[in-house]
Amino acid sequence: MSRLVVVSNRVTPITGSKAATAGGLAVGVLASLRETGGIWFGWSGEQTEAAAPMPKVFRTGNLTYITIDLNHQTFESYYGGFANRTLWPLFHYRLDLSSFDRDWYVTYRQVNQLFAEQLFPYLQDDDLVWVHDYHLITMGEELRKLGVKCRVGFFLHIPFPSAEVYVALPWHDQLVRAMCAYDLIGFQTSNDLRNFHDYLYREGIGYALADGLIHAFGHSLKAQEFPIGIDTNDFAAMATSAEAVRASQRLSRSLLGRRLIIGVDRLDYTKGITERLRAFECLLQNYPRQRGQVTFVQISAPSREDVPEYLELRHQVEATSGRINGLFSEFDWMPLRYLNRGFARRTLAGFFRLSRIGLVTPLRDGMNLVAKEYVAAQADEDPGVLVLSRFAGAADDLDGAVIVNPYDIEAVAEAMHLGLIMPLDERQERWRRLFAQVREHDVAHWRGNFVKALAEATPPAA
Ligand code: ADQ
Repeated sequence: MSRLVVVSNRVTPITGSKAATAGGLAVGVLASLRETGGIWFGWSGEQTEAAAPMPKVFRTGNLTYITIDLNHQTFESYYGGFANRTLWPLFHYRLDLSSFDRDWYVTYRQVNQLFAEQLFPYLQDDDLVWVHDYHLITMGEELRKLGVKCRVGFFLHIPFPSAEVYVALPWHDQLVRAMCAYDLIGFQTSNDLRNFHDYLYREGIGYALADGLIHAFGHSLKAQEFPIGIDTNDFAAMATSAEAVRASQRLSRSLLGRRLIIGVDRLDYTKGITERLRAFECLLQNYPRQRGQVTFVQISAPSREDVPEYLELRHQVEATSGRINGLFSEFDWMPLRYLNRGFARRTLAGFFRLSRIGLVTPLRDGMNLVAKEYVAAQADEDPGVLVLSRFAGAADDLDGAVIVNPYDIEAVAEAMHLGLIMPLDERQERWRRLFAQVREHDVAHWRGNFVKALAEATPPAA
């Protein structure tokens, strides 16, 4: 069996206490690394003044973590600049928030080259190299330039936008050329894959063949969809663990019998948080009987706080929450609780289980794991209702959710109302369908399919 080498922007060795807070993706990737033995390579999370820092190697069992620090200024342009102020907004259809700066692009390419050069000495010809996400699109091409012979695959965790939007990127052709240096490109959904095909065709670069193959830049490679999942059984078990139960008992006591609506996200403009708050306001406005009967808890973990658009969003969300509470609060009821912090996964799992409605309404999202976590956490005897944006990749996968257009505030309010009055048998019927899908398409299924497809890909000609 080939050794697996995972590359991601950020690497956090997961040991002991960190295992409780580690995200689903880190845990999922780690599980496949442990199966085959391997390397996890990426940025350490540290910034330094040094120009070219040396990698640090940390071994545990059959797993080796290799991390590099990044120069402070380089990091600003690569991560704070090109990755998060160019690619992230553009790929989420926010052309209005996308900044295009040549120096950022040059630095982005340099960091990808640095990643390739630093990883190169550790690679063996029969390794499977799996590169993750939009920070590292051009790394595969850099590895090829160095003469790397092993199979190299790439998975894009965020959407691939429609060609019409994508071509606004001044370097659209160079990035796609770099993507086509991989042996396998993985997308979250069929829509992303279709957008990619469409771009190749429109630009006269290539075309789709049968069996997940494409032909581009004079050679063939695979491009397929691999919808990411969660560790469903683990999350479901967490929702019933003692700690989750204690946290939800406390939350439950504070509700005084009112129904709970929950939203959980990173505080990011793609997640549609302000629109969701306005939809809740609309629910209270249009369905006055719900006043005093529901509590909406919105949990937003701080994210990318150095990027100005995120600070602006924070102010917007705080102002909207304050306004709604100002409008509707009674001396014995406050409709909205807004928490600007992260919680342990176990605690979140307990909160999800207690909630009658899980509101997952991003304006655009690659997949959205919160939607799947919400489903996994429900109890069969009294499941809640998932209200899900049609613009989340998860909407493709989750038949049984109440699907909404998050821009249509009144429709989201109606969907919330529907969830609040939905009879038990309908909730159960929908949830059983949802849970079966989330369990079948879990994170092990995702990584197994990707690694298998990569192993079957044709290695580059010698
Ligand atoms: P994200 O944009 O981060 O991921 P998501 O898929 O929802 O979005 O994953 C977020 C994770 O963080 C979930 O496991 C969630 O429980 C956790 N989380 C969110 N808010 C939290 C809070 N307040 N406290 C604690 N934990 C919190 C990117 C893409 C997605 C894609 C994933 C995986 O943007 O579209 O689904 O990668 O590929």
